[in-house]
Amino acid sequence: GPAPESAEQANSWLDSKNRKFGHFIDGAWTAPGKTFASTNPANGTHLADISNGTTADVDAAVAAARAAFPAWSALPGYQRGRYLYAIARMIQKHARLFAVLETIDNGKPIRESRDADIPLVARHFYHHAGWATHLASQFPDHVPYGVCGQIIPWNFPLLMLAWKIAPALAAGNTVVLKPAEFTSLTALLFADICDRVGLPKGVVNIVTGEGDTGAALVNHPDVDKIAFTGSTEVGKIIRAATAGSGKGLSLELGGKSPYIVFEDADLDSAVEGLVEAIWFNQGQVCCAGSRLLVQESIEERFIAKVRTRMANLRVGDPLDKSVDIGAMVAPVQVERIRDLMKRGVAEGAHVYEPDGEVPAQGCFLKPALVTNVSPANSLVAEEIFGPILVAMSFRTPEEAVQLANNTRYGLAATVWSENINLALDIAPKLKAGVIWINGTNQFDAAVGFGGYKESGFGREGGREGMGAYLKPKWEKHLQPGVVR
Ligand code: TXE
Repeated sequence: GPAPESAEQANSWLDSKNRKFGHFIDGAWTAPGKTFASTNPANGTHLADISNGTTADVDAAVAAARAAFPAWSALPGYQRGRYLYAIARMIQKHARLFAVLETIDNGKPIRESRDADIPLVARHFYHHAGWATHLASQFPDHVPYGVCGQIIPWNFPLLMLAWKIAPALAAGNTVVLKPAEFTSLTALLFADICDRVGLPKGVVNIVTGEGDTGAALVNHPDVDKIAFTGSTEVGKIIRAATAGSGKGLSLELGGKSPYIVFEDADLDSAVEGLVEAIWFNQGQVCCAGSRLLVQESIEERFIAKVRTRMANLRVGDPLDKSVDIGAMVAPVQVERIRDLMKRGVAEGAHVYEPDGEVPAQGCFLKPALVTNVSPANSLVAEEIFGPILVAMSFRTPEEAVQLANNTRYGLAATVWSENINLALDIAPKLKAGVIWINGTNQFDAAVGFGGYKESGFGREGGREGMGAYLKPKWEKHLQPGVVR
């Protein structure tokens, strides 16, 4: 394949930080505390040491955010917007560095970090810069929450940061964000960007760490709102922990999204869509089209096409521009998926994997297609979060809807059919927050993204997403000195 993208720029940035990071609190770097290692999942090389945030670190970050809140929230929206524009431009300027850093930290193909993640990050900041200038007209009688605690996962590290930080700042909140322990690096580079654009100190604070650091943020009494993206399991813990506290909460959790292909679909396009749906980011996507539901009359033909396409997917060095499937984020995720596969096979599933080898070193998994499963099979019921597609068939549209909704999740759904009446009849019956017809994995900063059922609540993006960082408040100012 073509020569790998050079990691040189990312390495020299890491070297400039001596590969050891403290937290970014009140506009400055703290001295590193107790650290854990961040490694490149594609080859196991050590990238940097990351501080494991303590309760005291979280306290300091929340205090800084609290101190910054009055001045930040009092700025006219257009002035906050100017900072967001500056951040967006700075991300574009350093897009290549961000993309390579994301790829070596997370394992995702450079083609994806360069062409999907980072452009969407910039787009999100531009979009919310616009919102900041229109808040007074679009959200009269609304005020920011105050200090927002934001906890994000490792599958789209910088993009999830953007989804959280951009609307929060536009609305006038200040934030303490904790990146996921496997992927802190682009959040730390982002802290440098905040510094460069002269963002007032304390408006954005980045505290790295593991689950305990996140829990300290969730339980902090001076945090006004928690926004979390991650596992349904941790989402439930956070919901219980914040119940009755008066804190605002939004949760974006797991998924098991159906990908429905009717007999009259354009099958070749549906196969390409499937590549996007389940093999984008190694399947580590909350809205991944992980359950293929295909109409019985075309099942054999469609599955044959899928297998042929799978055999052409290239698994390997994420920095190689021609690679389709990079490394999984960490060994623990590979283990999790292998265990789940074993369970599914013991329950009767058949697994197809294309021939060919994957690199012996590193967190690589082959793409796989699972068939011969009942709805109760673990591989159908549970979120796999890997490059594993599970296929089932249906006869009628009613049966497709029934199977599609037979899940505790409800994040997204995809429908393929050349019969638009059929597609438009199905869409409202699917219990999911996002429906795609004859396409998949479409994201837009102007549209609210989020789930039904155990996929969580609250939306990110669009008007809904903006509203999620504002509280309604009605103030009526009476004339002083008038007795009523
Ligand atoms: O997620 P966690 P994990 C699903 C996916 C994946 C599984 C496990 O199925 O295989 O979850 O991944 C922080 N209080 N998704 O274990 O633990 C943690 O440090 C506060 C789907 O990595 O939920 C990290 O920053 N915070 C999902 C973040 O939560 C806590 C994306 C997410 O990690 C905490 C990720 C606690 N008690 C995983 N415990 C999606 N919706 O896309 C952990 N954290």
